[in-house]
Amino acid sequence: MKLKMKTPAFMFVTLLTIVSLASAIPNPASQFCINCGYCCEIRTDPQGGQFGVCVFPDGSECEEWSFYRKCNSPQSCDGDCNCPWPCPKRIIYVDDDGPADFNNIQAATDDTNDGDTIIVKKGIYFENINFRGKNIILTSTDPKDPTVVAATIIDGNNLDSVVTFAGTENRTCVLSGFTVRNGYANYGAGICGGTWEKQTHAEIRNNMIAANTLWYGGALDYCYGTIQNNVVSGTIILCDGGAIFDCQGIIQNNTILDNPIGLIGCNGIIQNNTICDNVTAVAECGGIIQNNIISGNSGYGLVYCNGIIQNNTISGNAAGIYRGDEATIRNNIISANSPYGGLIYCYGLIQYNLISGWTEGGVGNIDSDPCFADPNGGDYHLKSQAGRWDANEGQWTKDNVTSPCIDAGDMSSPIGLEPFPNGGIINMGSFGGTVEASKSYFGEPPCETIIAGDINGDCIVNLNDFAIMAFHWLEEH
Ligand SMILES: [Ca+2]
Ligand SMILES: [Ca+2]
Ligand SMILES: [Ca+2]
Repeated sequence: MKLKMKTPAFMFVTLLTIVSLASAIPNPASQFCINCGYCCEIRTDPQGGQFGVCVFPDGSECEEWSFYRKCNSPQSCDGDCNCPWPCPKRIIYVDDDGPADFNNIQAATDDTNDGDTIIVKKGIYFENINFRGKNIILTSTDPKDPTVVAATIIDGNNLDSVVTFAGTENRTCVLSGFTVRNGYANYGAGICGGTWEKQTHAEIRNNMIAANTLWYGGALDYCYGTIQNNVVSGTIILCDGGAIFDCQGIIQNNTILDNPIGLIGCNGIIQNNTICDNVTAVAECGGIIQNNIISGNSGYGLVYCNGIIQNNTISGNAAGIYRGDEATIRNNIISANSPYGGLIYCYGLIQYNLISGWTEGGVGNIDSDPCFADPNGGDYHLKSQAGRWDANEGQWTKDNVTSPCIDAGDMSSPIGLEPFPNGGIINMGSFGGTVEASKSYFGEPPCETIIAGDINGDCIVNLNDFAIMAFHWLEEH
């Protein structure tokens, strides 16, 4: 009898424990609200039902599940996750063949909110990705490691653009560190940044964009954000276009090679790119084209380009610049372009260039051997007895000759980051004005002590320094 009495009492205590535990453990939406650092409150509606709200620092509040679903499974929202408070940023992992949040990139993309990051593990993803206007970071595990980029592949399966943007993304949106290949489209076979009416401002960096096939336009089209540190190669053009087409932002530090046309119709800033082994390197571009190496192209270096064309090295192409009718062409080295020559039908302002075979005068134009370090090996640094940056060795070295292009640029061009002694005047060519500019040689090794006022770096303060200072007197940049 005693035993029978004990059993219900024990059960009652157990039940009480479960009930109190249940009320102590919040539901996932409440827990999420608390984890985000906000406060959870229970409200009672007019019918007597209870519901939880998440209260935010500014006093605003949302029904807790609305906030939870918006931030954790936006796909399930169906328009009813209208909580305006921003979600905490998430990192979402994708792997095609390992444990991760998703095994394909599009599903992960659809699950994101602005500000989220998707990290994609190595693998081959046969997908055609659409950002759908989301300002997210889509990246491989290590975009700066070429082996990771080569092993993290989005393959468009020759069905459509590999990556498509809505055209509304802003500069916080990033695509970084992928091999983007086998796209097939009219415009933007590799990466389509939108339409001719609206263009993405997403940043596209550290990608290998190769072997994309298009009828018109480019492997990259309508990308108006910064395009940098990519390799764009092997584009197949069935009708008309180029590797990079109608991208009007900053295009810098890319290697663009082995395409029928490298860049076409881009009028922003094109700088510090290596554009080589294409047929035509750059066509119908304007804006500012500077500090590029344009070499080994079997056709033109620049054709129908206007704007400011400065400090480029354009060498070893079939022709240098054709029909730069209204361009300002200065501080360039345009050499060894054969059989058609350096400048053809260019009538703009042409000053302070080295142009092989040039006979038409103009202020500061010279015709001489530019003394490149190793043009056959692609090294267009200028030889100098005072010091040349050896990129292979990662150190400065000295040559037994000094290039005539050192300190031969336009005196009114900013000296930029040229290391001392820099002559106080910019060098011609793609490294002019940069940290890799070859140093000025004055007949003796550079002085060991820098004297205040020695502007050109010849170890003495005299009228030459004063002339440079006077020339730039009260100049502001
Ligand atoms: Ca994998
Ligand atoms: Ca200089
Ligand atoms: Ca001096």
